[in-house]
Amino acid sequence: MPVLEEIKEALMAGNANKVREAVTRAVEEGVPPGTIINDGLIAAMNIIGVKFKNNEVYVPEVLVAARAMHAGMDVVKPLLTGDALQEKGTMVIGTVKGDLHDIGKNLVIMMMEGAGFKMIDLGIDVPPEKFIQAVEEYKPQVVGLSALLTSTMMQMKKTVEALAPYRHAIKVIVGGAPVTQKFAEEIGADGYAPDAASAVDKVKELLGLA
Ligand code: B1M
Repeated sequence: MPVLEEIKEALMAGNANKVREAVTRAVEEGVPPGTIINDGLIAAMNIIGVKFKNNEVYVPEVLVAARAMHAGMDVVKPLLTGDALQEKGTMVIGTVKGDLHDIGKNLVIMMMEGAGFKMIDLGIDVPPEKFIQAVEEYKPQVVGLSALLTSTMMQMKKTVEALAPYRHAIKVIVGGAPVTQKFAEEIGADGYAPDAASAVDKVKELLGLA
């Protein structure tokens, strides 16, 4: 089997050791690092994303696939020079103030990284000021807000309002179990995604990369 196919199969099976081994072999065979990432690791993670969206795989499978992807990235990242890793963009993400839930947010991060985005994770319980600081520091194209409590959804609104001066340069996407498309529109967010795989699609759509 060609080595890129081996990488994809091992990643989709969530086998981090096999991914590490196959990526190492691909490097030894002279496959360019960018090809390993884009046609091996990211391609497999995209397939996992589609399966997750279609309920063919579930949270645990996504987490082990993401862990396997990181194992492969660890091998190949030191070899990257210049623009071999064509990042599609930068996204700042956090769970809003007062909210400590982060499992869904972390899944979004893994999927976005799998799709080639640089992710800046601000963690949980993130006040609007911290989002603003991060926007100024990292100059992202997208800011993602996660909330799992009906009581913290209003923090999303406050954060979107606080980001108003930066909206010419950033898109804001919101998500989390109680969040809806209607709510996203009401608070003036650019996009809403019901799950991690859809978040990738929505961000790509907002940035004109779809
Ligand atoms: Co909490 N909790 N919790 N909890 N908790 C819920 C959310 C709840 C629905 C349980 C219930 O009552 N049935 C309820 C909220 C009720 C409400 O407000 N409507 C609740 C409550 C009440 C609370 C506490 C108040 C309980 C208490 O202390 N009395 C407390 C609040 C703490 C706080 O935040 N201040 C609390 C605490 C906790 C734990 C710390 C114990 C733990 C969190 C651990 C952690 O995250 N590290 C926890 C958990 C685990 C849950 C449940 C059981 C599971 C949440 C989860 O991780 N789901 C949850 C009940 C449930 O949902 N069944 C519950 C799996 C995850 C993959 O899904 O997060 O929805 P989800 O993410 C999805 C999508 O929503 C979307 O993509 C993800 C992947 O597909 N998504 C985005 C998420 N963020 C996105 C951002 C995007 C796009 C998509 O763009 C930026």
